[in-house]
Amino acid sequence: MLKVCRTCLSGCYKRSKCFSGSQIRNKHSCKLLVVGGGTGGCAVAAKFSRKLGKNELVVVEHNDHHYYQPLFTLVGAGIEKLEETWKNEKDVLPENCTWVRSKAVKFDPKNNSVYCENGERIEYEFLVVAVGIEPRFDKISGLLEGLSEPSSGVCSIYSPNYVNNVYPTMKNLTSGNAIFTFPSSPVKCPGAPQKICYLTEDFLRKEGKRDHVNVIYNTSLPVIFGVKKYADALWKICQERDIAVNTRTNLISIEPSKKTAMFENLDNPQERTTLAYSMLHVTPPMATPDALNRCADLSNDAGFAEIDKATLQHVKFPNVFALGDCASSPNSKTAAAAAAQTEVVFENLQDVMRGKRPRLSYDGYASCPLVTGFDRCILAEFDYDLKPLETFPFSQDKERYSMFVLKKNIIPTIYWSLMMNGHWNGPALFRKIMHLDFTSKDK
Ligand code: UQ1
Repeated sequence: MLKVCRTCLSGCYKRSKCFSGSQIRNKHSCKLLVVGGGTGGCAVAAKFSRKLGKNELVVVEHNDHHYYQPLFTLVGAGIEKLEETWKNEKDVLPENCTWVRSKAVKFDPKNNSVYCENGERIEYEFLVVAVGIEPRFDKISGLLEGLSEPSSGVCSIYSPNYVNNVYPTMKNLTSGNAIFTFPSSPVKCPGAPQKICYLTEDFLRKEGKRDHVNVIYNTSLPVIFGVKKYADALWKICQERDIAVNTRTNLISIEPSKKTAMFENLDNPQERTTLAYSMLHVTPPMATPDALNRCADLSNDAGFAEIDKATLQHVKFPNVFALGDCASSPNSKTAAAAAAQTEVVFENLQDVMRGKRPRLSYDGYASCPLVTGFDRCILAEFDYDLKPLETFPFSQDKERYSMFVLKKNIIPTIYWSLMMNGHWNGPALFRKIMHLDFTSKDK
């Protein structure tokens, strides 16, 4: 049950203690402000909640539900239920913090302040920016209209509002083109646009409908995957399963009434192709939330929080760190990356709090369990240099059932039980143990 806090009137959950000892309604101050209660924000807050005293840690997050988004691909394929992917934010945030249930609308790092939609201004000593990136369905003409009509054939796993219509769309598919897109912007989980393509293809095979449907993957990127080892394996799968892959092909508009989609060739933008679809799975363009995007002091030209890619400390404001999807570090935007970044932010921010220089370096680790069918998965793991950084003592470019179980059952448990409590920094320790006697890191 939610209770409005009598001190700050901000809607703090009753378990969290209001830090506003000053009794001033519209202004708070705290030692550490974490903006964003998603994956990175919650994990960092959990760690600091054990270090900071009462009332020193504030988290700003407007959503009531905390989604484990990596499961959305499996929801789209009818393997998981949407209800299984979320928990209440109040149960995910650490007890020893104050939850301000509002949206950050303005960052003012020169004055160490963040303004919230509910009129509050929060002053901080240290700031962690973890606001994520948001799907911008509105950026593709006709997309919102297509998504709003369940039988339109247009669907997307990239939102809890739309993901439940992906499986029905897959089931309705009997002939024509099934087209899967990847936009020309950074996206969260860049493997997901093709995972849902493989799952649909596998589904059609199981249903005996595969021969009647053309499966097409249209990606803005020049490659199917950034890491050669896995890209080679994925190209082979596409060839074997007759999935047409078109690179540098970007969705620009949809006409839901005609069931057609227009694509541009990014190498020659005059060249446009219109394709008819029976199913169109759209990965929308994505951007950081306005408050960060518009804050020239904090963000780079692309709207991402401009941090040092090793220390994760802001390049202009030493008391500011960022992690997760909204950070400028050029890693793949995945929960696994956020996990590895959590420890770096935690240690380095403590160094800064003690007046020292940050010591830990993030190596760009990211991981992407590339689900290639209803019972198989390639677990890609790599670093900033796009070199494989594999946890297990076997070559991970093969499709395996064990990796599917890891993705579906084991990692969600790690996420809720360990990461959200600040106890999971990614699998680096396991990698070291597993590779001790078996094989070297770069084999
Ligand atoms: C991981 O740590 C992580 O973060 C919780 C994920 O996010 C969903 C992942 O998908 C993966 C693969 C990892 C890495 C974990 C192991 C055990 C290899």
